[in-house]
Amino acid sequence: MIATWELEELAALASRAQRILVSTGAGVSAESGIPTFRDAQTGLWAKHDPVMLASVEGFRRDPATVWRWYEERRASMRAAQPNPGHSALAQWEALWTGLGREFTLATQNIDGLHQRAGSRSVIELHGSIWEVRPDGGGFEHAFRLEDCPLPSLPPVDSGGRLLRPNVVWFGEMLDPRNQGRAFELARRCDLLIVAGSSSVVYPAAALPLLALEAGGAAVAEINPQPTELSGLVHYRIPWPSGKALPELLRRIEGHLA
Ligand code: BJW
Repeated sequence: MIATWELEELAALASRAQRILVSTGAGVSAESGIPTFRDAQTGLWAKHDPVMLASVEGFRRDPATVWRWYEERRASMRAAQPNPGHSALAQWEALWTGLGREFTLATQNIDGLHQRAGSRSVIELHGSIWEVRPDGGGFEHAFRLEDCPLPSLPPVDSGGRLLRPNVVWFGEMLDPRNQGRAFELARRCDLLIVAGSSSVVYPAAALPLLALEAGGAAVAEINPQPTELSGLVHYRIPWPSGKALPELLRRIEGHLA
């Protein structure tokens, strides 16, 4: 059972925050029915090495298999709806923008559900499953490809070049513009919340560490399960994000009233 004083204390502090960064992971979409990254490797996919499904080496070895995994996930993401956690974050951003304060989401999720819920200031650290780019081409060559299912696998462009999902795989650099912006916000925010991430994959997992190092921010974690970050944060809310975020926003609104 959560100590509600911790949520209340976080809400009081959050209501005074001028610059908020929320870092989200797969757990935030779990209540929309989208399996987390680790859970997406169950069933038929359990026999595949996760690093091979999400690395350029694995893709080049067997693009059709990797694309089948992405097709399955695209179908589940297409069918999903934003949940109350996504909606609370979108409402919180609108409230903060209206107050002339800053509110940014840095998400590891590739599903686009934050944007569908109405969030505008979203940094997609690991790209988007709804975009593709030619294999070997940089982020600047990405374009939207939202057909689901795709007419053929693996997809190719009009010149016959193999297309890949515009996501960031293991061993690949993040888009430096996204990483740079997220790092800068982490260093200068006054509240950073990590919601629904196992906090094991870098550089995204570095965001709360940068905020703690800079010393000016309160750092909170929302996750029903403890993570490697849990022992370092000022506030830990062990609830599902679809319950914690709306409750936090309700209390913040109470403080602002
Ligand atoms: C709830 C909930 C609810 C459930 N409410 N919560 C050692 C060896 C090899 C590599 C490395 C190494 N050390 C560091 C690296 C680098 C590597 C890395 O960090 N590896 C770690 C595994 C150790 N990082 C990289 O390679 C990155 N690039 C990089 O570092 O470049 C520089 C470089 C290049 C070359 C050489 C050296 C340096 C790139 C990382 C890209 C990650 N990409 C993926 C795939 C994206 C596309 C796709 O989805 O298909 O991103 S991997 C996967 O993990 C995906 C996710 O975004 C990411 C993080 O997962 P997330 O979001 O935390 O989800 P889960 O599933 O792990 O956890 C869900 C959590 O939710 C759980 O805690 C639940 O409890 C919780 N939850 N329900 C709230 N209702």
